[in-house]
Amino acid sequence: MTNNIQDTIVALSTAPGVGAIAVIRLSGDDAISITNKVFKGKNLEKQDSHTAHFGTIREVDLSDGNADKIIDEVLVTIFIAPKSFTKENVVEISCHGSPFIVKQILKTLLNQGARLAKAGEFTQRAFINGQFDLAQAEAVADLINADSEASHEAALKQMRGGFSDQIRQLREELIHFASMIELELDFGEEDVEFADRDDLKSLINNLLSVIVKLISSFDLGNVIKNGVPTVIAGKPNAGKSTLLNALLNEEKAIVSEIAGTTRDFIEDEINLGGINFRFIDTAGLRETTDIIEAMGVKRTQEQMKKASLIMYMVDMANDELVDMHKEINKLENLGIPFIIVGNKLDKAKADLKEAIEKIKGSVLISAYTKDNLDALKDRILEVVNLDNFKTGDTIVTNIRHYDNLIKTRDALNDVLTGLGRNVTGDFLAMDIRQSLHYLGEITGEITTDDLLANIFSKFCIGK
Ligand SMILES: Nc1nc2c(ncn2[C@@H]2O[C@H](COP(=O)(O)OP(=O)(O)OP(=O)(O)O)[C@@H](O)[C@H]2O)c(=O)[nH]1
Ligand SMILES: [Mg+2]
Repeated sequence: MTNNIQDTIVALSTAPGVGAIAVIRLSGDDAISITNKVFKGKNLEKQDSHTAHFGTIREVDLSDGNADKIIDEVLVTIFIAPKSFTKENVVEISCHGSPFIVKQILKTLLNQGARLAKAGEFTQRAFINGQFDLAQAEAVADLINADSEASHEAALKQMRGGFSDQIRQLREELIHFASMIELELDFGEEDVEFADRDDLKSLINNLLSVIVKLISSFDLGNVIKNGVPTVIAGKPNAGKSTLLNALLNEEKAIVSEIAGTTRDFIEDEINLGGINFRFIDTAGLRETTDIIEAMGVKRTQEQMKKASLIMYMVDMANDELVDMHKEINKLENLGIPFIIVGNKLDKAKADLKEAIEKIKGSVLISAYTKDNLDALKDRILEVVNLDNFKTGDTIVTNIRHYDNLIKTRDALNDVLTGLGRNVTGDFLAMDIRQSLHYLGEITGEITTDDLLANIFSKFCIGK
């Protein structure tokens, strides 16, 4: 982004549309003086930071400079640099939440020299002015988008800097060695070793173990942020759509006694125990000559491979025991956690019921009468292991951070390989510098315009 940091920017910071109040935010050197030109009340330029003032916003007649026409009664809060979100002068105008009023006020402020903010520009300024690092800035977006207790907690932790501290610490340890090795290079032909190779090796191994742990936390982080993909699979007519509807308390999917009702998968989110689950109802698994149904079955198989959890439904009223064992075998081969759900408890055949009861971790329900649904929910929470999350360990939730951690890991492995082969210091230095680069990109110690533009353009305007 080639935004001029000197500009005073303005945008609506609350959600667009009608509301009780709307907040328009300005940031920049002239934020207070520009607002003062259209505000009738106290002289804002003479007020202390962190004070709120009641008055009116008036439209300035551009031909004679008179500000007579009242647009709205407002409350103006001022924050004087550097004690604000962006560390610049910031003004927040709380007006009545009418899109028309908002538009008029914005227009008036633009006429007085403010410029419309671009997506994420407030947060970007906060980052540039050192309010927080890049990973923390990204967490602001996550925090705003968090829609479950777990995703909120993960974003909050990251915004408060836990993750950044850990990355910075890893980087500092590595910088020390990098500088030692660079020093060796300065001595050129002389055979000196300032950086002890054994120490370097054990440091890299330590770093790798932390980084690998962070990388593996991403599975959980991703799940926390986007919901646990949970596939409901089984033969046609097992009652999968009935179960989805029962969990949602809504007739979302069509239910019928005709086998092969669901063709395409249907999904919706439900919060269980503070975690969002994405339940995916699928087409029943069977061999079929119907082309459309066959496409549906193929999609079911794809969804199953991508799932974090599979609920495999058995129709205890109609299925056969031998078939069930075959299906369970296939499930085991997928290597994804699954729960065997025996359905139609109200009409269950004795042999199937008995056999399923014996399977470890299975649950018997009736999707139709909603019997035992709570037991199923409890079981789901048990299987989705959130122990990591509860121990307060750092969890990577951002795919950009994840990518960089993978690249760091690979570069560190290159250092190790180099050490094993006794390569010269300049080669080691190159791989160490590479790792430092990737780690630095996470927290923003190393940035490029493209990287910043890419990150902040994903924010909304006004953030
Ligand atoms: N008695 C009884 N009937 C059920 C139960 N759950 C579902 N059914 C019935 O079983 C039939 C099939 O239910 P669906 O939910 O459409 O089954 P499905 O697994 O989605 O089927 P497909 O979409 O064809 O794969 C319907 O007539 C349901 O009313 C249950 O717990 N007990
Ligand atoms: Mg169905």
